[in-house]
Amino acid sequence: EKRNSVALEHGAHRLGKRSDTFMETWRNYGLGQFIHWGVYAIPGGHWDGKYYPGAAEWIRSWKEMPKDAYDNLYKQFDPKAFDAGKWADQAKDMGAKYVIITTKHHDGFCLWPSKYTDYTIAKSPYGKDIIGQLVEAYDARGIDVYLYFSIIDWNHPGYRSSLKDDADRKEYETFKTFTRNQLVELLERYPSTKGLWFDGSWDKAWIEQAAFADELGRELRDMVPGLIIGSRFRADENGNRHFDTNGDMMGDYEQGWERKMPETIADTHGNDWDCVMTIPENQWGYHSDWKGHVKTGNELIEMLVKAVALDGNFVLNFGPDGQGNIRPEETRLAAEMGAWMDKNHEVIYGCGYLDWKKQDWGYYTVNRKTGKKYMVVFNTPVSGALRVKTPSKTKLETVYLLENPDADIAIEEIHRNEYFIHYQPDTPSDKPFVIVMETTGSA
Ligand code: JFZ
Repeated sequence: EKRNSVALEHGAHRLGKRSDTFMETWRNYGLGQFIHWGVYAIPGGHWDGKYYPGAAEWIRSWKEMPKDAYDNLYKQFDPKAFDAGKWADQAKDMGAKYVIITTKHHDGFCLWPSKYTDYTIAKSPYGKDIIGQLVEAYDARGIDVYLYFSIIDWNHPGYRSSLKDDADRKEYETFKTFTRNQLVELLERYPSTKGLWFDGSWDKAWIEQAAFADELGRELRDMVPGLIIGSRFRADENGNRHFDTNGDMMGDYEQGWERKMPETIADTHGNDWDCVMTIPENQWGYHSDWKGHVKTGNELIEMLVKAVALDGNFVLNFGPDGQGNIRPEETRLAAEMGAWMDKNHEVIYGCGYLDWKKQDWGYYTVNRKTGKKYMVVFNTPVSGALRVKTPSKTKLETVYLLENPDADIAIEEIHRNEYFIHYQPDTPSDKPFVIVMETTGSA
């Protein structure tokens, strides 16, 4: 692989992973909560008796949605049930170590009282700063806050998705200033922010702003020590996003895993990464009437474990309704994950990839600091024999069930560096279970 073959001014500014303690903290989260909330929660995927099949937070772009009606929804935004502490408690009970909150989605509506536009929570009947309440509630529970910010802003007069002439370019300058001002404002208002989760950065107009975005990133990083920004923020001077012209990632972690996951460690390019996931198929904001497959608790737990096993974080999305209620289906799933995390969180927090041959029963994880190794079993073989292949010179000495260290379980060495672990649950378990492994020899 040829590296740095082209000299770039606005490409990656670092090769390889960040090694500071801020990024260490990020890497060790394992599980996060995503919140998509805005005025789109009011129509909830319906307008005028018609059903919008797309993602509810995109309803403004639907041909059946009158733009004017949408842009006046904020006059009805009065979420009487909103209780920041309740959302944060639920995140905590689920086991989330960080939260990503939409400060402003593509529609441009601001959940904080921005002084740079009137299209904010301050002008709604609700009136109070929502981001401020959430930051305080999550901070108080030790859950790190990351702010989601959409570059796309359908409300700002200077916003363009592409720049066709000088008039567009002139207008877009006002939008760039506005974008910069809002981001500085957010970090000034909420200085405990650990990072920014950018979105809506795929417009041609924005891709052409490599120098501006690079400088803005630098300015924001100067404001908050250790600030974390993913790869979905800026493009290089050749218009390459996420990865620059030389194939090097721009930003602190790969932000391309959206409702999909890497299959192997090779797919991750050795980068830090997060996977953001919806519970239904593709709904981020509140849609009152989910259609299609809704993920089960076990599916979500498997995604979480898989993410950690491949050195990533898993971030599960919640879309509260127009009154500020988290829907019952989401609350139930959060509780189901939380119950599993209660017993098994040590295979998640601080853990990552173990370089052993993957087996069909599930996933290995390893604690990065202590080296403690785990098997998370999702598929129990009918034989009751779980295969483990160790690297040369590594000997499997002891295994025990995390939940019940006295349970009957035995190791049989079947070849050099190959073992069967004989274990059959008395009653077939309806949740993945964990086996702790102790080894001798090299890691
Ligand atoms: C974006 C938004 O448009 C969407 O509403 C939601 O906020 C989500 C988290 O982000 O949607 C995307 C962004 C990127 C990809 C797909 C959907 N992608 O890279 O494949």
